[in-house]
Amino acid sequence: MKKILITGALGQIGSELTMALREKYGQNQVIATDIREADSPVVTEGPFEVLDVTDYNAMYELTEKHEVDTIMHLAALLSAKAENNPKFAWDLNMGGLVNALEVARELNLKFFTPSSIGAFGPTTPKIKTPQDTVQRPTTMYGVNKVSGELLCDYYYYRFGVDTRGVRFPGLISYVTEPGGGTTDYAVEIYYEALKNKKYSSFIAEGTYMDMMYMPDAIQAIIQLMEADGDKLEHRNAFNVTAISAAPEDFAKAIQKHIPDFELTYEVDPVRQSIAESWPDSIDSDCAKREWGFEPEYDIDKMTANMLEKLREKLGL
Ligand code: VAH
Repeated sequence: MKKILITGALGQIGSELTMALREKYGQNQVIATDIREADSPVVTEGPFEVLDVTDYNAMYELTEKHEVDTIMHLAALLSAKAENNPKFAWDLNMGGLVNALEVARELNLKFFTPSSIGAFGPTTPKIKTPQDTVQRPTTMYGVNKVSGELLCDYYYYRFGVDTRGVRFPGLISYVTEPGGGTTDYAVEIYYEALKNKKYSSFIAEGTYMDMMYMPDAIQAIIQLMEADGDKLEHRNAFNVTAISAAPEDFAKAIQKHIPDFELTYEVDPVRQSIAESWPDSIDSDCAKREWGFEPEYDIDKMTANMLEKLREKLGL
C-alpha cells in the first residue's frame, strides 16, 4: 500500500484511520473523501475531496486522478439509522460498495471494507461465534453486511481483486461522536460520566456485545492490509474482537475512576432488539492465526485512556 483513497473518511473509523495512515505513509499519500467537508484535521491536514459514493463516475475519476493503489471503503449507514430508513440504507450501503469494488476492479486496486458483528443474526451461535457459521441477520444493516461479505469474496474469486475485510464489533473512540449505531451507548457513557457522573443506557442490563477500542481497530486494518495475501485462508470479514461487555461492565470500569458514577436504564426497543440479535462474544482465532491479530486494550485499559483523552477534549 503506498497511496490510499478512503471513503467515509469523516466517520468514526475514517477520522482515526485517515490520520494513522497519513502518519504511517505520508500526509499526501492518503486521499480522504466524504459526502461533505467538515472542520477536521482529516480535511485540513492532507488531501480531501467531496465524494458521493453512489456516484460511480465521480469515484472512478477521483481514484484515477490521484493514482491510488488501494481503496478503503468505509462510507455506510450504521445499524440503528439503517433500521429507520432501510431503502436508503440499501442504496447507500450496497450501491456505494459495488461502485467501490468496480473501481478497484477497473483500476486493479487493493480493497478494504469492514463488515460487522451485525452480519450475524439470532440463529447464529452467540458464544464464541465461529468465523464460518450461520448468518441470517434480521436487520437491513446485517443484510447489507452479509451481502457485502459475499460481494467482496465474489470480486476476489471472479476478478482477482485483492479484497480484505474484518467483522468489527462495537468500536469505541474519543475522536468522533457516535453516529447512529446500536453500540453507541458504549461511547456516550464516557461523555456522560465526565459531564454528569450518570448515564441512562438505551441498551438493557445484561446485554452482552463485542467491543473494541479504536486504536486496536486501526492496527487490525493496517496489519490485515500488510499481511501476505497468499497466507490468508479467509479474505473478507475476519472476526475481530477485544472485549465482550454489557452496560454494567462499563459502569464498573468507570467507577474505578469516578466512584459515584451512576448507571440507569431507559431501553430503546429498536436498538435493544438489534443488540439481542447479535452475538455475545465472537471467536477471533482465524484472524490471530492467519495475520497475527492481537488487541492491546481490555475494558480497564480502554476506560483509563478514554477518560484521560475525553477530559483533554472536553477541557475538564
Ligand atoms: C453499529 N457501531 O452499532 C456499529 C457496529 C457492531 C456495531 O456495526 O451499527
